[in-house]
Amino acid sequence: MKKVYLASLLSFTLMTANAQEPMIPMFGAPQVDVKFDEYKAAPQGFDQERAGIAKGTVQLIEYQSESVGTVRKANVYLPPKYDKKKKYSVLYLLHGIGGDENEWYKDGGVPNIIMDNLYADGKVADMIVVMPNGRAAKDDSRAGGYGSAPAFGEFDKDLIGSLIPYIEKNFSVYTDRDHRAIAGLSMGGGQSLNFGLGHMDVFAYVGGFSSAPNTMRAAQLIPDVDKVKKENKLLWMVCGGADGLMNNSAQLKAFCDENGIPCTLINYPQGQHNFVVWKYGLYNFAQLIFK
Ligand code: FER
Repeated sequence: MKKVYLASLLSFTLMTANAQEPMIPMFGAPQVDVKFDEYKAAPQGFDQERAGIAKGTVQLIEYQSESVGTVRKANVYLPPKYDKKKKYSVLYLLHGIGGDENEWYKDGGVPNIIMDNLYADGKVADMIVVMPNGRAAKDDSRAGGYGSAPAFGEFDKDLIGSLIPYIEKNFSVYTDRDHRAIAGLSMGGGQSLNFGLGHMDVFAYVGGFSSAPNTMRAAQLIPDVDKVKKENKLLWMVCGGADGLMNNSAQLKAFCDENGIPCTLINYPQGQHNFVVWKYGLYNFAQLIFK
């Protein structure tokens, strides 16, 4: 991730010129002043494999994407003792600009371990976790780099039009907004805020971890304050205190505070743009949804 972050700094000027979403300048812009919510450290071992507890499974699925016109991949975490006779909620968990459907699972996010531990401790509602490829393009490989930023902006069509229907047909899950959450890291955080608040009929719970400059400005994200107050059940963000991307989250938090919209933004102490912050994000967000 360090490499990706450096690349992000270098390509900043280029990206602000090319990307589809309005960009929040990282440099030269005044720091948005916000009151952060309280940081509470996650307990030791929350991200370590624990002996003697039931484990979930992760399976790779493939689905036909109408909007992209290809067969696309996603990893699906099923909790311990997944039972087809029960119904589960669904968390859609998105990756960053340098990642794909494997980033959370194979590059240090340990979502299965975090979720297994939360399950063992009875701290989460019954849910499955879907980790898609958020780069909605025929070539959705990591090689796309920053050039693939526009494809991240197109992902809501694939997600809502093809992936969600596939998941709901093939897994034992609820099919209403109250049982769907969306969260992600960096580019995936921006996508989650954009798509989650842009499609409140689809998602009731929204999380952004270290959200990237693809995050829309608050006034565009929230054109109707009363509607968000009524329909959104959770708007939760975290960003590292040492991450140059804080303003993407802070501008939204400031708008929410001004308009009386419940919203959390945690400043992870000295946190950088990496999985230390994102694992903390998943650990906390997962406990707050579907309750
Ligand atoms: C940018 C800086 C960072 C940007 C994207 C990122 C699209 C994303 C970083 C990540 O996903 O880790 O200017 O522009």
